[in-house]
Amino acid sequence: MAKTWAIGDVHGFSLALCRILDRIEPQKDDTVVMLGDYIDRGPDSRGVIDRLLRLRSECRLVTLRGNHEAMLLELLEREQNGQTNDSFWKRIFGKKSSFLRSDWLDLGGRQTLASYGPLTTRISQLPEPHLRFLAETVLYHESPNANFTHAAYIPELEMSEQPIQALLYHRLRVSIPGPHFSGKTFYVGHSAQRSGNILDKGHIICIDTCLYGGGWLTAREIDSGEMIQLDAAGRLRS
Ligand SMILES: [Mn+2]
Repeated sequence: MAKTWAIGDVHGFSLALCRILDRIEPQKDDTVVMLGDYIDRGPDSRGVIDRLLRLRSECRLVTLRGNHEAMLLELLEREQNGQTNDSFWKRIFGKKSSFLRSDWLDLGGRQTLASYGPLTTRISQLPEPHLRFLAETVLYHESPNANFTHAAYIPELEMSEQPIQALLYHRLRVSIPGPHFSGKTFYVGHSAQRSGNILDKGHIICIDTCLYGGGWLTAREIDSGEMIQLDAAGRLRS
């Protein structure tokens, strides 16, 4: 039977991503759902995107948009149009409507630009296939038994009605949503579990196990529950 793997936040750690895919060995009919936040913080965002572009031809690949991809895309638009889309940030952060390029750089954007070489100072300098990859990321994925988002969801809303704030930004330490009306289990990332263990509430399972903070990259197969965890150097959790 075809497998469906969910993989948590990679944040620029390409070696861990490559090693976990080596272990999963996804087949043509298998689905890999990447939960977002491919870039920023870690050393090799460029390598992460390169690997995901290759993965497209190896299996069914779903790449969700994380808040870090959303930030990059928003700043790219500003570079290209010279405009500040204040309403976008106001919707998400409320009072803090003036999200700045410097905020993104401090959140790991600096490392992302550096991974493209010392002459890369603007997002628009990224290779066109990489910018297209980032723009093509999706806000959620639905399968027969499970749904997937980067951060969370609103229990009573259809997926197409979910607000960006819930899908990309909500922190589970603030509140854990109740079961979705569909009855499906949700797989999410974003809320880094500093314990290194996944957060499994039954109806919502967070597999961001804080790779960038010395934790693990987690992959979980949604039917069997099989789980693989590797550190930034690609070493299996014992
Ligand atoms: Mn995130």
